[in-house]
Amino acid sequence: MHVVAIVPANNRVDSVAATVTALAQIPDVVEVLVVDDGSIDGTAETAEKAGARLLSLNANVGKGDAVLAGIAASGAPQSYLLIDADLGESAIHAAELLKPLSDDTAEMVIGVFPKAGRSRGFGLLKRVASQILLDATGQKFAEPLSGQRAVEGSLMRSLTLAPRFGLEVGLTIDVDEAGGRIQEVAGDFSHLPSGRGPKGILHRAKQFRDVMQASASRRGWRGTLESTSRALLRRTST
Ligand SMILES: Nc1nc2c(ncn2[C@@H]2O[C@H](COP(=O)(O)OP(=O)(O)O)[C@@H](O)[C@H]2O)c(=O)[nH]1
Ligand SMILES: [Mg+2]
Repeated sequence: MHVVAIVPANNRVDSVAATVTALAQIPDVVEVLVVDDGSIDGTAETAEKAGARLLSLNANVGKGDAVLAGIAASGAPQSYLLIDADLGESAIHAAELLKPLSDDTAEMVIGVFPKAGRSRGFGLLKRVASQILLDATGQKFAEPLSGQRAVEGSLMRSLTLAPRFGLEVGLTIDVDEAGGRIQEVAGDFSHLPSGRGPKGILHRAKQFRDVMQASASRRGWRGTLESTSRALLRRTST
């Protein structure tokens, strides 16, 4: 396979080099493209030094548009890997997401974190996102917000990506809508949790807004709010 790995990054000087190095070791990966989304901490230089091709965006455009810019800048590969910049060495496990694509058993594969490595405090949003996706696709997802994905190339290029952190939920609805098969695959991924401090809470709030908007622009606000209240009223998360 001919795979381009796209890594959207915003101020990840701490982890971007290890992420790039790991991805470059995956045999099918012909290019690691870091889309630096207006970082001010040296993420761009660090990524380039680690061997990535660098796409630098001057202003912060958000994750969805950053990935879109990456796709526009990378020709027409057979498949894409979308990998978060904070995975570090554990990005090597992205290799495992490619198998269902090469076996032709899925058009999109979502990487699932081991339980212990999941960031805490995301339970509520994760539950809402899962319900939104269940109602939209009929499929249950353990990690609806995971940014670790392998996607078939031509399908990926045909989609309109949701802005900012709506990317993943929008992508899942759109791939399903286009008739693509979606699989979740567990991998030994780890990332830097956003935590429970003010920054973490702000990140979660933004993510919540973007997930709701991605759903609403596809299924309408009525369906989105119905899914949301169903998720919030349910006492046990399944
Ligand atoms: N393009 C872009 N990527 C971002 C932005 N904020 C975060 N990211 C990237 O999105 C990915 C997920 O972000 P992260 O902070 O790890 O979120 P979490 O895993 O949901 O806690 C990482 O690769 C980040 O570098 C942003 O404003 N723009
Ligand atoms: Mg993360």
